Amino acid sequence: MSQRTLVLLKPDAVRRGLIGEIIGRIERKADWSITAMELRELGQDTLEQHYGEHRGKPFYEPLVAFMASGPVVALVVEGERVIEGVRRLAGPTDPIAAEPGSIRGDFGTIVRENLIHASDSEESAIRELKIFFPGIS
Ligand code: IDP
Ligand code: MG
Repeated sequence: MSQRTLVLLKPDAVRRGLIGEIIGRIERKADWSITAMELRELGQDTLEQHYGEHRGKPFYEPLVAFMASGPVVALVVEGERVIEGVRRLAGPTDPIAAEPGSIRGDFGTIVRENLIHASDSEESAIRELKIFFPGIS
């Protein structure tokens, strides 16, 4: 089942020079392709839309500040079961709990600065792709 997902390489990944490493892992999966990609800084409005489900939680404000602390790389990735697949490559939210071999497990230590965002369902992917790449329907 071919799908599309939104991936964000968070500001920590960009600052640490891990863009190529992370994109390489996505690129090497068979039958997936990157169909849009942009380095950009995220404004408050975009972040509030994107992380709206977390508003009110204790980590929300620091998360938004972190996500605005430097550029991110936003990508559209298309391919077979790519929504579940990129989430598996990323690993669970807490990088210490994430398996070594996953992106978060290999490169992260603190929960907020966990390197990558990936849509968690088809519904989220559609919603998030509209925010970041409104030209793609
Ligand atoms: P996900 O990115 O694995 O889908 P979510 O629960 O949707 O995780 O949380 C969004 C982001 O908020 C996480 O990727 C992480 O950067 C941050 N975050 C989530 N929970 C915490 C927390 O307990 N402390 C600090 N930051 C958190
Ligand atoms: Mg999430």
